[in-house]
Amino acid sequence: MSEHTDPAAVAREAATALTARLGVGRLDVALVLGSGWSQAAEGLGEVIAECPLGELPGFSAPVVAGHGGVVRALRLPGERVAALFTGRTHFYEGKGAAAVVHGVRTAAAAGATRLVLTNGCGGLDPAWRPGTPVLIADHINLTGATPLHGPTFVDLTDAYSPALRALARGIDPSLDEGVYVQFRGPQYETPAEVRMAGILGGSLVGMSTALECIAAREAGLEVLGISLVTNAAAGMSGEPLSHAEVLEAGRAAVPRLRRLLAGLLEVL
Ligand code: 8IG
Repeated sequence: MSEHTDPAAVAREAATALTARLGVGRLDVALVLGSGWSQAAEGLGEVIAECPLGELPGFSAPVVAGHGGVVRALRLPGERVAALFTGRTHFYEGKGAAAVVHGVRTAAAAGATRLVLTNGCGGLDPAWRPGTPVLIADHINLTGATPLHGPTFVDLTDAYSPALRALARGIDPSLDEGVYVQFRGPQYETPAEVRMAGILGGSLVGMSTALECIAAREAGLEVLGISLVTNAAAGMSGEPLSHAEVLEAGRAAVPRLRRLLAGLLEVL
């Protein structure tokens, strides 16, 4: 998306195209499925329709293999509709913050009022073994970027809805909470950067979610953030980080994540 186009206008266009392609009047809830989460969302409900994101206004094809790039509509009880976004644009792709949050703005323009942002990330707490989901209580945006322009003084107190976190704990009482630190990436952190994140009050490190949460709050969405800790953050375990480890932790966590997502779709 060019910086000269109006993001809200493109999101409205994309929302019109999306609801038409999905054959639904509007969305109620949107879920963004990050690393390790898409498998957990398989078979969760009646799939109404599916649409490649690249075919909608303002979206571009994803660059990371296995990062999807489709939106799928699910019919929920009570005639409600959930949109599952598989694959997201990451800030490290260099397309700008507006491109990163276009899906969130599109979901809001299509009527969604609640947004679940999931991701795979590194964990600073050794108690969080790879494969542990953690609720995001707050974030620290270290990208130096924002999706907002001009005097848009969005309140980020309780950006991650306490009410939605309570609903999630009702489904899985063992869920811990953490503070998510968004780094720019694409390189993983150095051990010193991970220690810095911890000193700043962070406990989860990743490359997404914070910018999307900011745009969601601007759009008035209620946000639930859930991180899947797929690896100990650099320097925490003595082992180097590997993408294979990330994928394996995701696979092992599937049953727990699926129960969580299924429960959330019932109550959101
Ligand atoms: I999966 O350890 C995954 N994504 N920044 N650090 C950052 N992003 C990640 C990590 C991690 N693991």
